[in-house]
Order: sequence, then C-alpha cells, then structure tokens
Amino acid sequence: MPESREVRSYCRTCLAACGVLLELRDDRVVKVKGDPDHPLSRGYTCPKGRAMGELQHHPQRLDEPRLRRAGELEPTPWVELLGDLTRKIAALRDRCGDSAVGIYIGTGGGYDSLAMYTGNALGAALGTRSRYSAMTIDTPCLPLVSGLMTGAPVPNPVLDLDHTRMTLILASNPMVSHGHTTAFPDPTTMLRRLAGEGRELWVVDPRRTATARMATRHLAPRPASDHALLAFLVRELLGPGGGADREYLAAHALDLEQLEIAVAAWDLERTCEATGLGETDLRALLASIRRHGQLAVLTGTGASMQRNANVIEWLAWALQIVTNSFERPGGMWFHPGASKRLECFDSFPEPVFRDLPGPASRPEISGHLRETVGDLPCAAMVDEIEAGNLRALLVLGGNPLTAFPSASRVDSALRRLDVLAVADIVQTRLTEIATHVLPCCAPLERFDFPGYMDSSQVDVISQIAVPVFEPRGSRRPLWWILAKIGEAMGVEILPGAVAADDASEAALVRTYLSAGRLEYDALVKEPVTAVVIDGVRDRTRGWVHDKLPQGRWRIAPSPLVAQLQAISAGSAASPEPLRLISGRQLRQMNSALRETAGPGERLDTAMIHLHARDAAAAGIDDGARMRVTSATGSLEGRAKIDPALRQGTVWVPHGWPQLNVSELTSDQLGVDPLTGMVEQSGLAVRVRSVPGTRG
Ligand SMILES: Nc1nc2c(c(=O)[nH]1)N[C@H]1C(S)=C(S)[C@@H](COP(=O)(O)OP(=O)(O)OC[C@H]3O[C@@H](n4cnc5c(=O)[nH]c(N)nc54)[C@H](O)[C@@H]3O)O[C@H]1N2
Ligand SMILES: Nc1nc2c(c(=O)[nH]1)N[C@H]1C(S)=C(S)[C@@H](COP(=O)(O)OP(=O)(O)OC[C@H]3O[C@@H](n4cnc5c(=O)[nH]c(N)nc54)[C@H](O)[C@@H]3O)O[C@H]1N2
Ligand code: SF4
Ligand SMILES: [Mo]
Repeated sequence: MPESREVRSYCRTCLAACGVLLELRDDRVVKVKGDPDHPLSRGYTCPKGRAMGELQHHPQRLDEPRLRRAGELEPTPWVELLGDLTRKIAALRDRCGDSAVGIYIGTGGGYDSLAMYTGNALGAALGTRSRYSAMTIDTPCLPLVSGLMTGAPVPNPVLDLDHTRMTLILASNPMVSHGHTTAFPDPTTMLRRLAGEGRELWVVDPRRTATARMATRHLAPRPASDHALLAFLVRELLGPGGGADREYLAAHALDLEQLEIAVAAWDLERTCEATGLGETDLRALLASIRRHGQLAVLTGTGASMQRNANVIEWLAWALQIVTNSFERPGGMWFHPGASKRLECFDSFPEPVFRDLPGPASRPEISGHLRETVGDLPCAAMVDEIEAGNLRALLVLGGNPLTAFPSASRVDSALRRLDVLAVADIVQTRLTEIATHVLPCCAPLERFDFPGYMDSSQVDVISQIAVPVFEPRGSRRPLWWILAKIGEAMGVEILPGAVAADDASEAALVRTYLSAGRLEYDALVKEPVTAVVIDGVRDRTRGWVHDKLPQGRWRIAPSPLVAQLQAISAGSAASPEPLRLISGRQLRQMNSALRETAGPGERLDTAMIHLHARDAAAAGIDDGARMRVTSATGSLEGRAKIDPALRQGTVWVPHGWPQLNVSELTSDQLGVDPLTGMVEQSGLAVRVRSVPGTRG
C-alpha cells in the first residue's frame, strides 16, 4: 500500500471557498474532507467540494489543445494552435475592427483568479468593446443600484453574523447555493445562528426551500411580486407608525421625499393583492422590523433574475438605509476587500445615469453598464454575431449554450463565428462546437486567491491555494494562454511586461496581491489556506459612508423611481398565469459536469417541477412527460409533483443541456432596458401533458 499524505487547499467551485483536506496517494486524490482549521468553513464541505478529486482526475478532462480542421477537431501542438488562433484574430481585427474579437468570462473563469485578471487585461489591451461576463445574466441590478445610490458600482453588502438580529432573505437559497452575494460556508450553522437566541430569520420564497425550512418564518408570495412587499415596508416605516430613523435620514439621505412618493401606492390592501400574502403575515413582518429597529436584507437570483430586479434591489437598499442599518452592527456591512483595499480608493463621484447607446445591434439597451463596469449585456451577443459585429469569441470558463437566453439562437450563432476559442477543463457541448479548444489547469493545478469572491466573505480573510499537482498532458494555466495571445497581438498583459514563458505563477500572484492585504509569505510558507485578517472588518466599518458624495445616499434614483412608477401603474394579470421560477441543485455548479459521468446530480433529477393542483388542472401525472411553453420557447421533460412549490409556480433547475431552461427565456422579450438583464425568473409559462408517453 503506497503512503498517503494530506495537503490543505480550498474549493474553487462556489463563493464559499471552503477549506479542504486532500488525502493523496500515488498522485491521486483519494479523499476530500472539510478543513476543521479553516476560519470560516470550519470543516464544512458540500458534495461538490468533496468531488474535487473526481473533477481533477475526470476521464473527460481536456488534456490536449485541439484545432478544427476540415470540420473535425484534431489534437494540435500549442505553438501551432496559438499561431492559427492569433493569425485569425489579427486578420479579423484588421478587416473588421477591434470589437470584432470578443471575450466572455464565465463563472469557471471568474474563480480562476489569475485568468480573471489577465482576461480583463487582454480585453482592455485589445481595445475591444465586445467584453461580456456572466454578471450580466446573473446580477447586473447590483452594480446599477449601487452606482446610482452611491456613485460607485463596487460596494457589496454582506451579512454581519455576529450582530444581525433580524435577517430577511429574499429569493435566495443558500442551503443549496451557498450564497449569491454573501458566501455561506456551512449554511446550516450560519442560518441556525441567524434564527436562534431571539434573532429572527424571515425567508421570502415561493418555494419552501431548505433555507425556508430553517427560517423563523417563511412567506411564499407570488413570484415577481417582491417589489410590492419591499415598497410596502418602506412606506410603512416612513409613515405614521414609524420605524424609520429620521435623524439619520436627514443627515445621510438625499431625495427622501421622492422615495415617499414612489412607494405611496403600496398600502396593505394593494400589497396583499399583488403578493398573495395575508394581512397578518405582512403586519407581523413589519412589526418584527420595528421591534428590532434594524435589519439585513439579503437578495438572491430569484430577485435579480425577475423583471423587477432593479426596483427590488433598490428598495432592499432603501429599507436598510431608512432603518439606518448599513454599516452599523445589526445591519449589513460593506466588504472592503482582501485582495484589494477598497477603503483606500478615491471618494465616489456624483451618481449619474449614463444613458448611452448600448451595443450597435441593440440600441434599445442602455450602455450604462458598459461605461461603468465595462460589460456588454450577454442578451445582445447573438444579435452582435448576426449583425457581423462580433466574429471571434474567446470563452473563458463559461457555457453560453445553457447560460444565455434563447438557447437555440445561441447555438446557431456560435457556430457561425469565424473563431470560437473555448478555454475549459472538461469536454462539454461547447468545446465540441469550438474552433479552438484550450485545455486549462484546474483548481488543484494552480495558485489561487479569492480575487473575485473575497468581497462576499463574512469576514476579511487572507486565503491562498498553491498547486497540488503538476498539470498533466498539455494543459496550461489560462493566464499563460491569454498572455501568449496578447504577445502575438503585440500587447503586454502581464505585469512588468514579463514574457509568458518567463513568468512564474507565484510571482504573478505576489504582484497582483501587492495592492491588497493578503499575507502571501505567511500563507504560502505555512500549511494553512486561510486566516481572518484581524480587526479589518471593524476598523473599516463605515468606509462607504465616508466615500458617499456629500456623505449622502441617493435614496430615490430617478431611473429606478420611473421603473417603479411603471409597475405601480400596471394591474395584475387576471387570471394570474403560471410562472417559471429559477433554481439550483446541490451537486452541480450551473452546467458544470452535467454531461459527464461521475460526481454530480443524476440526469433523472432534471425534471419540471410543479404543484399538484397545477398538474391536475393540466392532466399531468407525476413522472409523465410534459411540455412547458413560454412566450418564446418550449421545453419537454418529465413532470415532478413538488409539494414545496407555491401553487402557480413551475421550477426547472438551471444548467442542464438535456433540459435546457434557457429554451424558455428570451434575448428580445422582457430584456431590461437599463441593464440588458434577461427575465429568467417569474416569466409566464403554460404547461400541458404530452399524450401517450409515460416516465
Ligand atoms: N449547488 C449550487 N450552488 C450554486 C450554483 C449552482 O448551480 N449549484 N450556482 C452559483 C451561482 S452562479 C449563483 S449566481 C448562486 C445563486 O444563488 P441563489 O440566488 O441563492 O440561487 P438559488 O439557489 O437558485 O435561489 C434562488 C431562490 O429564489 C427563489 N425565487 C424564484 N423566483 C422568486 C421570486 O419571484 N421571489 C422570491 N422571493 N423568490 C424567488 C427560488 O425559489 C430559489 O429558491 O448560486 C451559486 N451556487
Ligand atoms: N435561464 C437561466 N439562465 C441562467 C441562469 C438561470 O438560473 N436560468 N443562471 C445564470 C447565472 S447565475 C450564471 S452565473 C450563468 C452561468 O454562466 P456560465 O458561467 O457561462 O456557465 P457555467 O455553466 O457556469 O459554465 C462554467 C464553465 O466553466 C468550466 N470550468 C469549471 N472550472 C473551470 C476552471 O477552473 N477553469 C476553466 N477554464 N473552466 C472551468 C465548466 O466546465 C463550465 O463549462 O448562467 C445564467 N443563466
Ligand atoms: S459550498 Fe462551495 S466552496 Fe464549499 S465545498 Fe461546496 S462548492 Fe466548494
Ligand atoms: Mo451566477
């Protein structure tokens, strides 16, 4: 029996960044368990983390670069592959301009910290406007709202586990997702804390999720009605019954009157009607907020993906400002970063909405986010390809085939590209239609620090992972691939203008971290992956207040007030249609490993969930084949009667190519004009049985 050894690392699959202990034997991971010494996850892991070894050694890992020749993908040495790729890109840039070459950074790219830095640097150096990221099909409402209320799209509110006494989780399921904007390593312990010892945890979700089951109280409203609930709460707190901190508002908020006018329509009766919630529930929630004085409001993708996303995020912030909750113990705090020091940045500029034209093929979408965060909306990509504006695309750890709306259009548009270069760690349907396949180093083959996700942690932590394995076959670090592309294009993207082949990964990490507070030497030397950086959270508390222009929140930004006005003027559809709501599954991260054998959810969990009465009304039996149809698309699959669902909702897990929920979403209909966000939750659908088929 060969000797085994144990090494520490951390998981790079989701925001939680849990510490892990890997048992290695014969250069293979034979066991993964939670690292009890990790300051935040404290020994916790989920099934995805425990499958890190299976992912590392997966039979469908990409080992060799492949180039499409005469229709077939053929193994090709790096020199030749990169030569072909960069010649084609250069020719397209010459012929069609810089923006003909685009970059899409997906979640797999986002969790590879060096790829994220170099990918952004390459996009900037190539001068392309065709820069896309998964943010625009996930949560563009957050940078929009933050930008309009503070002047900067950066601040991310995070839960304060030590002090929060009243928490409202709206449209998020951290028991499964481990968090959307606040990370939840060990969600059971964290939620128990939030709901215990006189604290209150309210969960608002049309589905009785595992998170809802942990709550002191669960409200199951109609989908896409959260704006009403929040507007009602803000209205009442500002009203005669009180609850708002008037003195704080006088000193720290601008445009309070506009806020009061904007929410005026949402009285108890109208809110009950819109949300389908009872008067007692709404009164009880309001009373709890008044009792505690302060609260934390955590939103998730059930909010950011619905048509009223911007208004919901704004009112969630407004509710916390009205109660003087932000940056005070008891409410949420703004993370100052770990790999960067956000509190040292300049003061925020005056908030302005830059209503500039968006992508050329989609002039109706505002160019605001392109100007502030640099991204074009993913919803515009297919039109950009069809208009001939985008001809080559580098996909860095993403999968537009399942992630983007109008799935069938995406598939044919991507096949039309002159160049589709896909950087991934495993073979997927996307790599199979690529022109260039770029096999990358997986988490255990590289250095990492939580660059993109450090501002979502519940404390300020210093965390670094070192490579555990040499990359097998011809896998390369994604930063190296991007730097080589840059070199061939004549642009430098590595710091210090070092050549890709001369650069050391450790030195790069050290350079990128020099502006932050991560303790590189201590962490790399010691067999530790993470430590809390003592005192930073408390020392920096208030940094956003300090940077607000004139020290005040813009509490009623006019583009958001206008959106709420438009909603308030509308009336609810009668009868209320069935609505599709979004959701995730525990054993998978979006589309990753949906098609491969081994770890992950079984294919038979890819089902269309519906309420027993909705199923009965459509004559659909449990397990029978059925069809769900939206205004623009349709999807066939097996039915699952789900007692956790509110009547009137249909739930399809996101990420399955075999049951692609993005067949139902649209890149045209219901696209938000301010952000380009797609309606991915709460859209109206119909269901019917597919006769003559069972199981
Ligand atoms: N296991 C696992 N973890 C993941 C992922 C994964 O695929 N699998 N994906 C990761 C990614 S990329 C992200 S962005 C995060 C997302 O993290 P979360 O936002 O927590 O995502 P979900 O778990 O889908 O939770 C969304 C919840 O919103 C509810 N909902 C839907 N519509 C409405 C509505 O109109 N109103 C209200 N109040 N609720 C609604 C749904 O029922 C669902 O429970 O998860 C991350 N973590
Ligand atoms: N209809 C609908 N659409 C949605 C959603 C929804 O709920 N409903 N959710 C939205 C959300 S929240 C998001 S974030 C997007 C997701 O959008 P994407 O990020 O585009 O999609 P993923 O499926 O996460 O693709 C990640 C890819 O990265 C690869 N990968 C994993 N690890 C690594 C690595 O270390 N390096 C590299 N190079 N690659 C790696 C995986 O194999 C996978 O192919 O989809 C969005 N679209
Ligand atoms: S919760 Fe996220 S970070 Fe933790 S083990 Fe699971 S996938 Fe990995
Ligand atoms: Mo996401």
